[in-house]
Amino acid sequence: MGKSFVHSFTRSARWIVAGWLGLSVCASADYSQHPQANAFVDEMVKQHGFKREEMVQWLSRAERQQSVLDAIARPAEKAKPWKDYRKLFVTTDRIQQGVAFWRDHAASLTRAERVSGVPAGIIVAILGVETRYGRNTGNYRVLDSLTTLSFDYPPRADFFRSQLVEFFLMTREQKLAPDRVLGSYAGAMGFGQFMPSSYRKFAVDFDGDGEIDIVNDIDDAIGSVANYLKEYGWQRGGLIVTKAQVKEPLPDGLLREVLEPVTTLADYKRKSIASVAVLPDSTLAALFLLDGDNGNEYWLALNNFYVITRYNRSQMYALAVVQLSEEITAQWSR
Ligand SMILES: [Ca+2]
Repeated sequence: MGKSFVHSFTRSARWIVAGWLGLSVCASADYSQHPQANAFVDEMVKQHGFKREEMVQWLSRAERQQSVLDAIARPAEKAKPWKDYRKLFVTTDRIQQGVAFWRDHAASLTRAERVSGVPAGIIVAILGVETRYGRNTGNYRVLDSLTTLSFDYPPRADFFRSQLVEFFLMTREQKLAPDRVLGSYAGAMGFGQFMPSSYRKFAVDFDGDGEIDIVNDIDDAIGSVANYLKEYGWQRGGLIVTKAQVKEPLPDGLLREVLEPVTTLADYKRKSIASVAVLPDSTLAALFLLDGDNGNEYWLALNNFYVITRYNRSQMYALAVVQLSEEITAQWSR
C-alpha cells in the first residue's frame, strides 16, 4: 500500500467526519481535502495552466456554507401564481427607485440603448428585479458558494463545478482575488447577477477604464446587461410580448413552457388565437398562460421576450421585467 493511498484515505476520512458533525467552518475540513478536490485541481492545472499549490490554497480557503445549501434547496419561484409574483416586483418603491436610477445614470443608459438596441427601461428593470438597482447584490463569497455547491450539492454539481472553473478563469483574467468577490448564494455577481460563465462571455468594459467590473462599476453593469441581451438576439424596436385573445377551452398542446417563438401568428389565428397587438401574420410567437388577478391571462411571447428568458428562464420573471420597465418608462417620460 503506497504512502499516497494512506494519505488520501486519511484526508477523505477527516473530511467525512467533519461533514458528519455538520461543521460549517472546520480547519481540517477545508475543501482542498474534499474527496473530489484532487480531480478538480488536476483539471485546473492540466487544462487551464494554474499552479497546483495556488489552486490547493484557494480550495483550502473555501468554506462550506450550510446557508447556501439551505437556500438552493428552497422551492423556486414557480410555486407562486403570477398575480402574487407580480406584486413582489412591480411595486411603487421599485418603480420610483428605477426612475431615480435612470436619472442618475442617464448618459450610460442612453449609450447602452444606442449600441445594443435594448431599451433603457428594460435594462433598468432587469437591474431592479435582480438586485434592486444594486442594493442586494449578495454577501456570500463566491468562492464559498460555488465550492459548496460544486462539492456538496450533487443534484447540480456538474453545473456549479463548471461555474467554479469559470470563476477561477474569470478572476485570473480580471486580476481579482477569488476570496474577495461577493455574490449571491448561487454565485451570481454584481448589479445584474451574472454567473461566472456569463461574466466571461458577455460582460463589457463600458466606461473604458480598462477593467470589466460589474460588481462595483455601474456603467460596466449597464453595458453588460445590454450586451447580454444583444448577444442573445435582441431585435431593435421589436415588440416584446402581447396579450392574446383565446377561445376557451384551448386545444391541447398549444401552451409553451420554453418560449422560443416558432409558431406564426397566422397559425395561431387558425386556432382562434389572436394577438391583441397588430402584427404581421408571419410574426413568430409562443403562447403561454399565467394566473392573473382576473383569472387566466394568455400571452404571446415574441423574440425579445424569449431573449429576456435567456437571462432567467421563468416566464414570470420576464413578464415582471417587461411590466416594471413599462411603469418606469411611463414615469420617466412624463
Ligand atoms: Ca470598466
